[in-house]
Amino acid sequence: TSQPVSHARALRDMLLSSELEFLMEAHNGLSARIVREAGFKGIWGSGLAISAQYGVRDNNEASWTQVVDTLEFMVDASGLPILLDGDTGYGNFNNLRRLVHKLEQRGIAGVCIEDKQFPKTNSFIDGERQPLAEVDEFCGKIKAGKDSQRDDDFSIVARVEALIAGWGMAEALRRAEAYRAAGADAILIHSKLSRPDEILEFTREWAGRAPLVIVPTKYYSTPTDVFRRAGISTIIWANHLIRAATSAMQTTAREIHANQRLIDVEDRIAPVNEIFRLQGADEYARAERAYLGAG
Ligand code: SPV
Ligand code: MG
Repeated sequence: TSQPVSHARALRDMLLSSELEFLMEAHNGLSARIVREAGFKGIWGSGLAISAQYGVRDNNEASWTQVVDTLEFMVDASGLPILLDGDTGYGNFNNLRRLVHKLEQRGIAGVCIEDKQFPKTNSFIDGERQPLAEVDEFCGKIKAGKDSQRDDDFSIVARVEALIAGWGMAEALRRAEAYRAAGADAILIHSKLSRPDEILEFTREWAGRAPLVIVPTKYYSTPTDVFRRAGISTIIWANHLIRAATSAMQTTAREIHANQRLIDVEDRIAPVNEIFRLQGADEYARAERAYLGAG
């Protein structure tokens, strides 16, 4: 008899597979369900998007337990493996140990931590300082996380911010190697250039030492095949559902406000029945027939 594959195992298989894989951003239960229905095999629990849906900044203004509570809705609604964007791990090595423990309890498949300092700041915000963590301190955090996980399949992805912070390619490679040696299951190499050149250079120099994960938000025009040929493991589409939802909500709210009526928007937005469907109303109706008055 075969065991059901755990979320942690499924994410690990994606990271290790020879195919290019994709994680799609979600930021609440509904968006997580939508990601699954679109056909994705896994979810990126984006720090930016989860912060944004609470209306706060991507500076660890939402507490880590609020993030974990949100993930619980996401995993329940989607049934998919989730890689949490765990920012810096919300503190030092000890905070990461407790985070890993809580994520495993809630069925989250893995966590990505970045080598910045708490509280972090979003990599794309110009003019904000992007101070990096000390390499030794960050390696200790990775080790502590790996030592604390109960399920061998839980993944810790180490995100290198050296290119974002302007420290150069040699430093990015040095850090990635240190994080790999400390036990990271994969390396996320991040770039804010509009061309993929530094990502491709990093990938060549890295030469497959561990799976590479990328976030092509800024170099979005690069054909996906370029990354497939380069041997990237996993692409994260990091913020596209919160952005899509934002545009749709802005247009709809403005139009209803301006016109004081619904006729303009009704045909452009999801019917109420579609919301019921995404919530699983069918299952509730079946359960009601089975359990209410079934005695
Ligand atoms: C996020 O989605 O929160 C990320 C990716 O960390 S990025 O915003 O590109 O830094
Ligand atoms: Mg983030």
